[in-house]
Amino acid sequence: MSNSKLRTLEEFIIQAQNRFPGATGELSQLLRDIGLAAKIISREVNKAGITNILGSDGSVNIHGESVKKLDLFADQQLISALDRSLITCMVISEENDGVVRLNHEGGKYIVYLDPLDGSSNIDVNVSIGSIFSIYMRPARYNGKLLEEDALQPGIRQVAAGYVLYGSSTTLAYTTGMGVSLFTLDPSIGEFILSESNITIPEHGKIYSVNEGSYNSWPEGLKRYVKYCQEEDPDSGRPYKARYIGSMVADIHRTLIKGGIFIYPASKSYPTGKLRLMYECNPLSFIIEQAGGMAVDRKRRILEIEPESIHQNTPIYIGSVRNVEKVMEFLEKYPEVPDEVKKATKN
Ligand code: P6P
Repeated sequence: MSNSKLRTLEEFIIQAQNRFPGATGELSQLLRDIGLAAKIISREVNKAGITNILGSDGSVNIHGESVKKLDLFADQQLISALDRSLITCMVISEENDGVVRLNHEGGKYIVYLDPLDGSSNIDVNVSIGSIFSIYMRPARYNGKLLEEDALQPGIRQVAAGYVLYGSSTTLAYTTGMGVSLFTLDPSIGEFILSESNITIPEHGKIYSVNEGSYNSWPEGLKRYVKYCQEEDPDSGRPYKARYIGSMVADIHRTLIKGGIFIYPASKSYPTGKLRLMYECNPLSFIIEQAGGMAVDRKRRILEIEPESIHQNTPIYIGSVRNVEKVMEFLEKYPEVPDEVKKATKN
């Protein structure tokens, strides 16, 4: 592609903003800040094995700080980028128990972060990702900023996206007007538009779930996975099983190729393992904007009213027809209470 046709993330964001004459440019600035932090994180992730930034190795740098683990490094980079632009009042991140109030409490945005999702995989060079989710701060007559201001359902996100640090570094984001994909060109340090208005296939032939937890699954999910494995050439079954163990990578593949990603409630995780506010909501916003579907089992993920900033949720997400099919099985084979199971065994 000739240079004249290349569109950088910055150019794309500004052009998108110009379509809204009333836009103040603040959301554009916020997205550009996240893009900058992503470039810095990408550089560190891609040389982690060489610079021994894995884990905390106990050494101290010239400032007397212990060498940070990569996920804490990512957390710091993203939070300081958001702090610099003075338009974010509060950040909630997987790496911090409570909310992080930024110096400029007047900012109009609240940002959720999973700074480096799947970071346990980096030791074995498996793709990992950063996830962000952006809300407007609710207006209050006294202008106060309360922690509960962060408890908003996913349908109120103004923007969301992820960065995938894989064979290339890819950034995907949406502001509710479709999903655009960018690929980092390290030679010029810019994210270059690779696809705008991407759509997820209506049906896919890949199912993605950790089958090691099979015995603790809901009955309907066990039946659905057996359905995926049956021979039926007309419907393209048996489907392929793919599970990377890094949600951003599994969701990105699902966005591109279609299919379904599942992390159910189970005996080990009765309310699911994945976090609603900074994993499931932003990735569900992306998948819905691309024409897909995301539910916790019965409810649309984006309509879940959050009760706490770190709460978990089960998730079934991907192509519409695949999600609808698993919901059919969950409906048809409702949970059998343990005591009934025991009674029928004897
Ligand atoms: P399991 C990574 O730790 C993560 O939070 C997600 O990125 C990933 O989808 C999931 O957990 C993997 O969990 O239990 O299959 O190892």
